[in-house]
Amino acid sequence: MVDVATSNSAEPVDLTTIPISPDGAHSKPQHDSVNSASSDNIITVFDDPENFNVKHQLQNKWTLWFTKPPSGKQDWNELLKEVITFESVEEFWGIYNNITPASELAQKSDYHLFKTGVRPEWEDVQNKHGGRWAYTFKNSKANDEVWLHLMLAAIGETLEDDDDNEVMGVNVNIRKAFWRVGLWTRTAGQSPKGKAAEGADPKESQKRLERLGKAFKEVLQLPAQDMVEFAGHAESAHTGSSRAKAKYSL
Ligand code: MGP
Repeated sequence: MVDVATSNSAEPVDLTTIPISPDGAHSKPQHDSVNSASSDNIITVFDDPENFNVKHQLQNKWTLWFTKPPSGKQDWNELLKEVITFESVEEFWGIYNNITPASELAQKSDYHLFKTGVRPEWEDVQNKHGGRWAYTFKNSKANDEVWLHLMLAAIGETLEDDDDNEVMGVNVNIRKAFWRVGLWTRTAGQSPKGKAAEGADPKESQKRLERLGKAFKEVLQLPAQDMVEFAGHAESAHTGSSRAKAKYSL
């Protein structure tokens, strides 16, 4: 497997350097002809993955990040790598088909798919008043379909209403005895001290978060009795662990 950690974390990693799926053939989008197709000559990525000529723009730009498993004593920042940014459905599939599936990632790896401009960490100014809905699966091998559906729901903007504007990104964590998916949000409802985060209405935030938590649970197709849990990033940053005590569960 090719090492992703060859470049500076501030620079996007070249797509050709990210882990390649063992049987995923390279399918490079033909950017030159993008959007130039006349209506009677439309070839979508589904018709021809090599020579398609239309591109379906996403509502937002998204950036894929990768957390490399540590090899010794490295801190979080050194391990977090920006991989690639995209803004169309076709680019998403080109990337997805060429990276290592979540089920084949090494322990302590993460993928993060975040709106471009947001670093997938608690300290980012756009995350610091937010939180995360999470669900932990109690087996060690990730289910690629679940992770794919979560990414598609995020980039397809089907998790929330346009006005809610809560979704910052989604991620998958591969660990020794479990794997976990997360949905990061812009706000975190009411703080433990009953104070809202700057400029936020805690009641409205809580309503949005509950709607989002339900949508998250639906995308994961969890049985009703399985709980998704929400914790604020401020608490995670304070304890130094993302397993902060759940504030809400659904
Ligand atoms: P994790 O991957 O979110 O959870 O964080 P995991 O693997 O369940 O481990 P636990 O420690 O929460 O029990 C793993 C570790 O990565 C954390 O303990 C932090 O040291 C670090 N880390 C994770 N995140 C998401 C951040 C972050 O946003 N900022 C910083 N500074 N460190 C983080």
